[in-house]
Amino acid sequence: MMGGWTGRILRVDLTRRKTFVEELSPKMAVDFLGGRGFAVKILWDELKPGTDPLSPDNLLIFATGPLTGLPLPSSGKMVVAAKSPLTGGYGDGNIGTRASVQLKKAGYDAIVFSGRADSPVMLVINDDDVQIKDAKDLWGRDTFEVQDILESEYGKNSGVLTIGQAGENLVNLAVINSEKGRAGGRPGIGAVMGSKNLKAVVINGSKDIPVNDREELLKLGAEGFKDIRAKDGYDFWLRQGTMMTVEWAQEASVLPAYNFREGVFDGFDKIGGNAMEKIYKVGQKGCPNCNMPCGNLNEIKEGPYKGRIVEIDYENVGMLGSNLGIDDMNWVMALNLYADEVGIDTIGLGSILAFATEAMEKGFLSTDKTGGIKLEWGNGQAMMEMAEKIVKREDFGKVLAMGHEAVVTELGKETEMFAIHAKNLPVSAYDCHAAPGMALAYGTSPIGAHHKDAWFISLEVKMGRDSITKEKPEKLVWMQNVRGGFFENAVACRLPWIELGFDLEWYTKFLKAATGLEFTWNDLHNIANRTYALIRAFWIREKGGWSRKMDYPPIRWFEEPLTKGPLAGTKLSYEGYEKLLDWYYEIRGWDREGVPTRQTLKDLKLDYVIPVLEKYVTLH
Ligand code: PTT
Ligand code: SF4
Repeated sequence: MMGGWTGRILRVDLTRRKTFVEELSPKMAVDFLGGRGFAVKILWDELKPGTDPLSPDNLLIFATGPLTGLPLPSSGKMVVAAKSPLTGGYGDGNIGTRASVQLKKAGYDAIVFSGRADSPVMLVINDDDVQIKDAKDLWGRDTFEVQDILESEYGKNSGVLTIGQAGENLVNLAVINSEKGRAGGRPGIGAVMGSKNLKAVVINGSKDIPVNDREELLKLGAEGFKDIRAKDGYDFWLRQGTMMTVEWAQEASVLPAYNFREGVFDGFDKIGGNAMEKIYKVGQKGCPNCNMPCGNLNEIKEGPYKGRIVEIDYENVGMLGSNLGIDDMNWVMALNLYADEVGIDTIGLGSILAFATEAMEKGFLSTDKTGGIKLEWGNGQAMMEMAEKIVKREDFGKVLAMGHEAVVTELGKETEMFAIHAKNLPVSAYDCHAAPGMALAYGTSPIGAHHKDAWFISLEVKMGRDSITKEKPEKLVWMQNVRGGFFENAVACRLPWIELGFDLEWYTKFLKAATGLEFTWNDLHNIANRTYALIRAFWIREKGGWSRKMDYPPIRWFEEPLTKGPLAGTKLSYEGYEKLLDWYYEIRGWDREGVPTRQTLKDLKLDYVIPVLEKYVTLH
């Protein structure tokens, strides 16, 4: 095997409580790089079509890439993936954690879990010593407690990944957590872990990660770190991280407010980056191998969680603050802390609470169903009580725990108008009434409505919001390929590039030093195109077909205009969106219904997909 990859995949059969190591095929490494690419290839090859995501037959995959764990900028990330119980399609998340570095140092590129243990277990990896251990004592505990317990037992430097009560209770919005403030797997990957009775994974590695040219790699890494430190904006980034986006989003009328009814929020300055810096911030935290740490540690000043420390990000504040009408940062932070403790997605939680609040406001949901909780905009206490019911699956919390589509089924078709999701993944914190390109990014994201693959909004603000031009989908596809196709496959943090302008050319040099292979950006786009096409094929197979309606963002953005702020009166046009979608499919080499064409599949060396897709759709 070349350097960069360890060449080994750890297989864990939880039903039989057996583990073994399998070789990573060099072809798979070169065709897919790692991370998301490995995950979708394994799911495509090994999952029986139509597998129930919460059954033992689903696979849970933790995957790194050829850059992960190396002494290069922001290389401490890991992809967690599975067939999603929330969307029924491909799902993944990206988590910054020591576990990523430790896994590579233990000598594995990925772990694939299959089956289900008959009682709670954890996996403990110490290089070649891999044990499935009893974890009954950990079951029922929150992610902070588990982190402390496992660090004290296996060492402060151990890589720990764990689920909280949300994952145990199979809440479809459950994530996997690490180090009290890192979380990944928005499409319910934490519930998949819970369904396998797998409470935690602890990893310690002591090997050198194989690389092609160590000297060159160290030199490049040192130069890269220096380059990042010298960037304009570095100091401000350290002060605010992603929290600077609150003020920007308000200015741009994209800050979600009141369940994405509006893009501006009166109390934005009380929950923004500046307020955080002045009043709440007490420290900084980051992922391994990062010299631009963005984890803002804050102290809750008032209320039942007073004195507790919590790590906050823009998305969390947008969704648990303005989108719920809450302008008291203490409640926003309390909800964020609770979400981290129990391991539920902050975006999903904020979105589903906002949906329920609007449903109650409009008379679709009564307090009889919520166990007496009266949901009102801005009422942090009520939101917290409902959040607890979701995690425990009590009363209407049981329905909310399943996601938007289940709520619409329960409360009636009319509620679809304000169900803010795409493919049942809740939209993250950018309102798109006045952003057709960003709406397209949500509509076509390969996991459902997430900005991970394309944070198109900032470019769109610069390009002109209302224009419907082919340039938008062209740039969107390029952006998806770099973010979702490269960073998710090489598995490194994308923020040095996005936030500070760290040049993309560094990465081809990093790959050369790590693997010895000369990847051009053209090659990397090819790998990205292949990954996107295979993810799309997986969705088609699992859904039993496809239509362009499945690539639509929420209908509210088309039907109900903004009523506040400088863009009041604006909404999306169906015609404009249809045009953008046509161009998008054309650029990707997909047909009018969003299915990759036969030729595209052949060009991407995905011939093996063709006979399978022919069972579900007409291939053009
Ligand atoms: C990510 C999504 C995001 S995107 C945020 S904040 W962001 C939310 N964070 C949550 C959280 O925290 N706790 C919780 N219980 N749920 C949460 N849900 C939300 O999940 C994150 C950073 C951030 S902060 C971003 S943008 C970048 N994301 C990257 C990515 O996706 N890929 C990549 N190669 N690099 C990235 N770098 C940045 O990492 P998901 P993290 Mg995350 C507490 O999980 O499922 O991908 O959704 O991982 O370690 O917390 O780092 O304004
Ligand atoms: Fe982690 Fe933030 Fe650094 Fe990225 S920039 S590696 S998310 S600390």
